[in-house]
Amino acid sequence: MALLTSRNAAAGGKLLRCAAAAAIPTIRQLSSSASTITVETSVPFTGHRIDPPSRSVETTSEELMSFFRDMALMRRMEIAADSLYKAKLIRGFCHLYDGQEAVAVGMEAAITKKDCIITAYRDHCIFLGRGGTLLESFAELMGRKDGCSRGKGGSMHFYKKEGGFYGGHGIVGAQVPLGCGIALAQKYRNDENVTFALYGDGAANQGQLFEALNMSALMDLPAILVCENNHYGMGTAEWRAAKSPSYYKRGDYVPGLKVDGMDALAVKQACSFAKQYALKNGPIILEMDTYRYHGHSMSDPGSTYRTREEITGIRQERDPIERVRKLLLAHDIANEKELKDIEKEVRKEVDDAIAKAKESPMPDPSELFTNIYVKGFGSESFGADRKEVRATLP
Ligand SMILES: Cc1ncc(C[n+]2csc(CCOP(=O)(O)OP(=O)(O)O)c2C)c(N)n1
Ligand SMILES: [Mg+2]
Repeated sequence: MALLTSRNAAAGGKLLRCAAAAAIPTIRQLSSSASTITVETSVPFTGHRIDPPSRSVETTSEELMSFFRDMALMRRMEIAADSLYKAKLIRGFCHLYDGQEAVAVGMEAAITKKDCIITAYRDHCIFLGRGGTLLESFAELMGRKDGCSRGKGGSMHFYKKEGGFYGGHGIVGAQVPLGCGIALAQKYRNDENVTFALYGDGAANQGQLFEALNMSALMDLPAILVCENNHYGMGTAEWRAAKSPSYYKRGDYVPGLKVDGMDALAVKQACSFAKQYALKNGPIILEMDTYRYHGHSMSDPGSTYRTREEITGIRQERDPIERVRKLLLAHDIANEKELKDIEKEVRKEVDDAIAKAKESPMPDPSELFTNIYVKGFGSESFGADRKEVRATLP
């Protein structure tokens, strides 16, 4: 137990040391013109079998404002989902993303909706990034008809195919081979788009990930494996589950990059670099060093396997929204009041969406067998004796 405590403390210290290096004063404006601002990422990228991209990232005041707004909206949505869950309006599994927002917004800033994304169950904010609405999100969370999966998927199964978002998956790691399959389709069609398959540090130890990576590398598929390393798989710290927690190196023969996943601009730079690389050469791994503020899911208070100091330390030193707020203030793009006003607007948008979602009805019982089998395929359901057809599914 003593070992556990000291290793835990060591892990917490490491997270914060990285945080100290990432503290805002290290960001310096390299140059700025009316439209373009060049900002240095919090820490340099580290490459495995590849020369990393530059720390200098080009951005604009509009982009920084949109990062702030989008991340504030995501944060508010997750906090509201927490309250709705506690009020028993959301039931079943529910995994929140607050803390990790920079990964969702930075990735979107580098790609188009023709590029695809697939993720695990921590999917609400990825869905918003893909163009999903708050109403579709809250209605899905509450199992209502207006949800993005018509209220039949719930928290873990958000989808938006027209926005290139393929879910929303509950089996740890299973989305990675599916993502590589989407990349195979993209390569087959020659459409010059890529697929981002997101998975956690816990999922990084799954065998199917390595099988899919091997095949993707053999076929030079445009697959970008994004390990969102929030340092815990449920209540298990990364060092207890992984002999090598350098997830960006775990592809061995596949190149990798380690990225500060709390810095939206670093995420944007890495994703844009990875897209170009993958289209030319095949798969690449991005390890996003990030953190979740909530527990693993709503049934985990999140404070038994990590210290309060670790959580507050990261909030104070590495928070992705605070990083962008400081940039906006430092570059005189907005003042404190304007940013507070945006946060108020966002809160109202979330409240309005919840009110609308509550008015949405539950799905009709006839929906029970839809979206399971191919429509009109004549699937029949038999009794246990296999003699009598009990139902023909729609
Ligand atoms: C194959 C499989 N094994 C176990 C589980 C139970 N489980 C759900 S989430 C999880 C931890 C995954 O952690 P990580 O990949 O780090 O993702 P995070 O939740 O941190 O985003 C586990 C073990 C599961 N859903 N599927
Ligand atoms: Mg994890």
